[in-house]
Amino acid sequence: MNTFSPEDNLDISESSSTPSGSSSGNIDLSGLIPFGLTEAASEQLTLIIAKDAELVPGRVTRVDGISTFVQTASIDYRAVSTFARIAHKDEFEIEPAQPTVGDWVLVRPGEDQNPDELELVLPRISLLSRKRVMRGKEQGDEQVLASNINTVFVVQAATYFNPSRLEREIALVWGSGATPVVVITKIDLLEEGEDPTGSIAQAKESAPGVEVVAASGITGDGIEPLRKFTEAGSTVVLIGASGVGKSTLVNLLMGQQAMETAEIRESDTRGRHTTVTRQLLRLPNGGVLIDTPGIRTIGLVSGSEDALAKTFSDVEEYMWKCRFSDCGHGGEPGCTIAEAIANGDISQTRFDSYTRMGRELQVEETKHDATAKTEHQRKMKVVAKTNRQRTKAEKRKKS
Ligand SMILES: Nc1nc2c(ncn2[C@@H]2O[C@H](COP(=O)(O)OP(=O)(O)OP(=O)(O)O)[C@@H](O)[C@H]2O)c(=O)[nH]1
Ligand SMILES: [Mg+2]
Ligand SMILES: [Zn+2]
Repeated sequence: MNTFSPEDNLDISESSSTPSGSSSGNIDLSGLIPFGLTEAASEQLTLIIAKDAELVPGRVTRVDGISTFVQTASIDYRAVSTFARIAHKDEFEIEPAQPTVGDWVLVRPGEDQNPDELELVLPRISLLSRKRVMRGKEQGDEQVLASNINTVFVVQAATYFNPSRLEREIALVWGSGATPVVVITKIDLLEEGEDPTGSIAQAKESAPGVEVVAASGITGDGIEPLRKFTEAGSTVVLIGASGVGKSTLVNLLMGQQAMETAEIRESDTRGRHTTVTRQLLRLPNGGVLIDTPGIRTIGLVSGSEDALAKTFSDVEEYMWKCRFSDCGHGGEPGCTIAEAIANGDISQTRFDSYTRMGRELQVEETKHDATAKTEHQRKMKVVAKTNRQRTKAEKRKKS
């Protein structure tokens, strides 16, 4: 079996001296355009296939336990990803990759009775992940939600708009490398005379510099302004609490009932998730949407300091202006933050959110430093085990 090993040097920079596309002879990736294929992904996939024509390129549309659903130009694969690795520009990263929805991948179709194997994952241009928290208890691990996304629709309902949740959601998105767009749904439910611009103004305060769109999944108002984010080659993911209307928006954008939607049961305090798996869907115009199940808690992953700074750029601006280098910004006379709060330039709640999230991240960092070493040891164990399994599997295949 012709399998890449970590020692193989897939030197893409060298291979790229041959013009992409024409160099590859018959490699035709046009069948992947409906799945949001970008030029960068196309180039990388072409170079890899030029080296190993057995590999089939595609995009992960769903992950279900150990099965990864990969859409390719011809057939769909349900592949196992035990040996999946990130294919970096110049070499393969030895660390195993956990494929996620939105990944560009290469599948090695299984011969005889062998399963199809997801072998390589392209480096991600963006990666949306959160710290998993279950019913107030930290699970300690990160949940990777989606990759290679351009835009994230952060969905909240006008009827139960939650500014502090929005701040967390926006920070999560800035941390991913994608651009957030706030979508305030259910504006049709606002009382007569109740102004949707009220929640828009609130959203704009919680998410400075972020585009805010008010929409209704029932009347279709506000859908058109969203289409510019879903053009061919773009990937959009929708996030938000359960029941805010994500799947309803997806169906409107798709022009068909692609996803099931339903009321949340009031009696069930845990809520009911109508959407249960993350799923990548093709829009008729070549864009791609990823619908996700509602997330209850939004924990920031370690290393989100820049994302926090971007989310609270307004607060940070006043912080920089404060002339006291050791200021606690707790109401000391002459403190610019205290002044800004007194003048109503920034709200006390927003400043409190900022400090609270900053503290949380600090705790996260400390834990991270302490676990970094053991984490590294654990990873190395996984690598060694994966290599052993791979050798065994290869021996089995040969015999
Ligand atoms: N009035 C009104 N109802 C809406 C709107 N959008 C969604 N709904 C209703 O709200 C309920 C929940 O909508 P879904 O689209 O299933 O919500 P979701 O965000 O996908 O929920 P999960 O899949 O559980 O995360 C459904 O009964 C929808 O019909 C809206 O703009 N206005
Ligand atoms: Mg849904
Ligand atoms: Zn100060």
